[in-house]
Amino acid sequence: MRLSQAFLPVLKESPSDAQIVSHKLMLRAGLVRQTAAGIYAWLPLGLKVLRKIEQIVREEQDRAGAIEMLMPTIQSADLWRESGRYDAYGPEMLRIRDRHDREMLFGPTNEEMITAIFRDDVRSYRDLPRTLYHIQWKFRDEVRPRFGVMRGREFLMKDAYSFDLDEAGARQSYYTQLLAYLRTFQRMGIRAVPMKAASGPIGGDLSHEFIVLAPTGESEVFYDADYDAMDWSQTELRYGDAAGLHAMFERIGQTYAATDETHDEARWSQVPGERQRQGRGIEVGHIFYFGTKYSDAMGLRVSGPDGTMVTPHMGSYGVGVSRLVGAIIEASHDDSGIIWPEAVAPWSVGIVTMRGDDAASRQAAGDFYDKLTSLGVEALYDDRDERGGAKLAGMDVMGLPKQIIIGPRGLAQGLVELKDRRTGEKQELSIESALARLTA
Ligand code: P5A
Repeated sequence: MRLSQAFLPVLKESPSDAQIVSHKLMLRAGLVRQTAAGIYAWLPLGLKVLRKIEQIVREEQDRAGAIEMLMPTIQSADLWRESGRYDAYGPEMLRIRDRHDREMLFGPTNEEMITAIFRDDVRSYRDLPRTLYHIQWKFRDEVRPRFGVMRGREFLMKDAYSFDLDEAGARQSYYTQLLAYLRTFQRMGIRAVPMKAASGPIGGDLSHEFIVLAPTGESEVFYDADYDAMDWSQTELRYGDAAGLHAMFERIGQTYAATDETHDEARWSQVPGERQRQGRGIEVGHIFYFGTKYSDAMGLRVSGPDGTMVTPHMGSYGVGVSRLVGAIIEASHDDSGIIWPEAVAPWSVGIVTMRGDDAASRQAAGDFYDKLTSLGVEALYDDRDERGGAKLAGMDVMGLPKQIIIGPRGLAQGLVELKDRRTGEKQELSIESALARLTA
């Protein structure tokens, strides 16, 4: 993308209405604009990041055997009366009436809808187990929407739902999603620690939250530094491997991690002092096993292997896709702006000419941009006739992982500068070796 043709409205001043750094940076760098309390328009830069996050979530769900579908945002109140949650959900639910005076709502989650779909189409144990998911906008009329997309009213969630014949099967599905989550967050370049959680209005007794460490997080967290060394990308642990998944679950259960809600001082004191990590955290995912709560209430039954009718066991698994954009920024920024992990960066490389009025620099930068893009590297070329310093500052705010800086002096010797956004390290390289580095 050439910046002169882009829609990247950057704010010069730090917005005063934003309380936390990620919200400030999302407004400054032009990722989002608020259109009503807790409701945001995603500008092109923000949308690029949102899509990258969504795609990582999708790929890891698919790899774990979950099947994608898409359910609507608007649901009928009657569906929720079947589970008894229509009244129980309270004022967080946005209730709507259509022209025929039928009661509708903007979905805050989809347990009821997926249970009804499954009930109407699945008759036999042969169709189990299945895990279905979608990535769809939700609405929760939060009392205090705040911190931008972190606690919005309208937000994007990946929600998956598992159906199994019995509890043992449902636990397998739960462990499978647990591992998929660990891999998902690791791929995004952030550390999200699984913590045993209370399950609240979703119900059930087995539940974990995934918490990203950040000083502005809403809950106090305590965890064993052993988590920092765990690598979930290793492929030896396969999704079909029941014993391996169980061992992973046990290992997590034995390695201490808790929010203030579930913190246990006695167990904490057994973690060696040098491994105790304490701070604040942001919940980016939450998974639940709730047995037959919805299948019972809504009459979902299938014929079992011996001909008797069986009530499937269910779980649900949420990732806060739009919240993650803010959470990643909270976990990865410095005084100059955002530092995107490569996997979710809107563009990998930013190209800047120090002198926009220098014809040779413009020519070299344009060539460099064309070559990079033809090699499949996503680049943003600031081709405007602005001061070099202002353009560099803009690149820093936007947080692209690598910058190529082209100035008349270096160019005279065939050299450009490659800057690493995270370390600030700069290197002078020939154009060819810079290209080779960025496409390696
Ligand atoms: C699990 C999937 C559920 O709703 N039903 C379907 C279950 N869980 S949850 O914990 O309530 O939400 C899942 C994740 O969504 C994000 N989230 C939010 N993000 C932005 N703004 C909000 N107001 C908001 N509420 C929830 C969180 O990341 C949460 O873990």
